Amino acid sequence: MPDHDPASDRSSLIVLSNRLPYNIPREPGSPLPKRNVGGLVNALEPALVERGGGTWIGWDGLALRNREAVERRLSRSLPFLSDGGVRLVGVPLHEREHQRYYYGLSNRTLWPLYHGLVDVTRFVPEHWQAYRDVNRRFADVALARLRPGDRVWAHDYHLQLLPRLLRERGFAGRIDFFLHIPFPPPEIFAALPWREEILRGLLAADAVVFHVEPYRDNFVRAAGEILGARALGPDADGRDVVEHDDGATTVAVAPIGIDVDDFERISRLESVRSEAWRLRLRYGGVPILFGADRLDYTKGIRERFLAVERYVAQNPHAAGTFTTVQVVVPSRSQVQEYRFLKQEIDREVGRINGEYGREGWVPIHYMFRALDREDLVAHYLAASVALVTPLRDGMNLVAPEFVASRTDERGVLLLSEFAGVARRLDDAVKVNPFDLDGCARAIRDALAMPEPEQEARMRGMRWQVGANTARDWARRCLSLAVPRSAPRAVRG
Ligand code: ADQ
Repeated sequence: MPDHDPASDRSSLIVLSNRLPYNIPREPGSPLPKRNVGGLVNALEPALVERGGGTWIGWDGLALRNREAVERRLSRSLPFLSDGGVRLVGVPLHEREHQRYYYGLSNRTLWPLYHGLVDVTRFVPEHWQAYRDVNRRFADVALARLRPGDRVWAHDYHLQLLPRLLRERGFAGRIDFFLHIPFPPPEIFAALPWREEILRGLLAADAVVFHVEPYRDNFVRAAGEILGARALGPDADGRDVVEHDDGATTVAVAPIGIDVDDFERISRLESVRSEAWRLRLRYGGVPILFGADRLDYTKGIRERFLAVERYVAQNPHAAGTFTTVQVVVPSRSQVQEYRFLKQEIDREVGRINGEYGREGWVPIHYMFRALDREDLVAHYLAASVALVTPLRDGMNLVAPEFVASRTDERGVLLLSEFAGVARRLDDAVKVNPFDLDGCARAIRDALAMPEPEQEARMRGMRWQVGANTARDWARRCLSLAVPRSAPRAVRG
């Protein structure tokens, strides 16, 4: 069945994602600013660098005020070169377009719906129109750079129409698509007024890839129920093939990994180890429960604090014997739900600390900022327990980062069963983040876990994290076999 030999693949790789790993400066020739924080960026850049570069196309970080400025930037968009030798090509967007495509359709429709939160999902036709327009803009920028034989690797929910748009404009090369968030059950996906167009957009790729099996199965079922597509059923390697009106598409699973070597290297730096000591002292020398997340209602930050509260309420003697350190990176602050969430979390922390804190001790230390990688690893090392308790998460990278950083083989990972990564980390302590009593018990047991058990679990997890790095993930994604009848050209 395969018609593509990955070993002989010397074609140029064009990656597309909503955001570039850097904001492109206004003036060509200016130095690149700091890298953006985010799971996708952290996983993709090492993969591209390993292939000797390639091109990365994404929004350049500027929301422009007038249409002429968009046209001007489009016509003279010169690539910038990242430190790793990746050519970065910016896609300019108009302010209103960005509002509707990114904050609107992507983050008020697709993000909540795909995480199963139908109640907060908005369906706004103008946002959908902007989503289509922006996907077309991405397709145009890509086509201006694509040469015959190049291959496209498109990422995430912002760009689901892209594969089909490239086909409609005649691109016949290989297209792979990776979804970084969950794909919901068809009963939920079906609420989307534009469900057929999204499915057709994705199925025009040669391969559509997900983190874990349930997302693959949900997608295959949705394609069957909504488009009448037929699936052959997953093979031993977890690949399914979906036959549809425009050909056949591989639908596969490839869980994302992290740059394990880098986290291990940083965790062994003397400066980072002493910073971990300083942190322990700063927080009173008691065991630390640690969390790091983007500000997002899917990450379960509020519920996590309620679980900590439940733990202290049920174990009054625990006051003063531990503390919680939570670092939150600001995110999507232009979306109302995110602003409310921040206020709600601030309020809860104040309330819980007010109620249970005592002289010289509070149950929760909460910081609203991004840490650089060394500081983040110092926190991972200072922690006794990592709290990774999203309500729903495509994969989650904080869990493997914590594990990779624990070269001392100590520490406990409390992990939500609703994070994709829970299917890959057998030795984590699994919790249901909605069950506050269960979480409170898990916190109690984690803080009391004997060192030999910590070590045994951490060893198991370190083995699993080490066996699937960001590079392994990229290799697997880029070497998937695709059907001969893969979609090549489709009618517009
Ligand atoms: P995200 O939702 O962004 O990614 P996640 O996988 O948790 O979530 O990655 C977050 C990244 O940000 C991690 O690398 C973490 O270290 C970093 N980070 C978090 N808090 C930080 C802080 N305060 N300071 C600095 N860095 C911080 C989406 C999906 C995930 C999926 C990834 C990759 O939602 O489910 O795992 O893509 O596919």
